[in-house]
Amino acid sequence: MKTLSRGMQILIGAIATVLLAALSMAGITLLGGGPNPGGARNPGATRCAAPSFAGTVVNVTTTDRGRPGMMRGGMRLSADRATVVHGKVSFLVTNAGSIPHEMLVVPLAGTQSAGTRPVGRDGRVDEAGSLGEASATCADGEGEGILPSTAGWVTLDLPPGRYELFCNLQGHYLAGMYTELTVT
Ligand SMILES: [Cu+2]
Repeated sequence: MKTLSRGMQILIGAIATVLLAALSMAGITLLGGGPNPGGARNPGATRCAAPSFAGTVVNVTTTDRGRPGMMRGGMRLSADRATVVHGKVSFLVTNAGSIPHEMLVVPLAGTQSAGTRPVGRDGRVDEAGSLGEASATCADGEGEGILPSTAGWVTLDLPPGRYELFCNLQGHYLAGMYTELTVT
């Protein structure tokens, strides 16, 4: 059998290297983009494997335009549903932005609407009455913030009422990171 020329050996080596690189990239994509138990709204864009949740799942997404100093009007917190039935409610918060975010669940008083809480000099609103928050990276409950391209989650027992979901990192409420949720 004729041995391969030196040039052919190099060529085959190069092809194998390219194939291996392509395969490992495909592997990373598969690992990072797996199905997300929260639902269709957030199609697995995070590096976290969230657990399967008890009760109704609300998918929350946080976004920003990724420009430092771009505060007012540049950030959003949205939920895939405006109403849930009372009882166990799990919030899966996916941070699709470029900086850390969080989500708190705080009752709205009377006819108060979302986005009307007074903002203090520290750029934050009063968290009194909060029923819980998702502010940990790839984990349940409270933490140091949900890093970009990851998720945090929290399961709460919610009585009927009107609630505001918002991010209370400095300046983020003022920038538009709030939405309303009605529990029936
Ligand atoms: Cu935020």
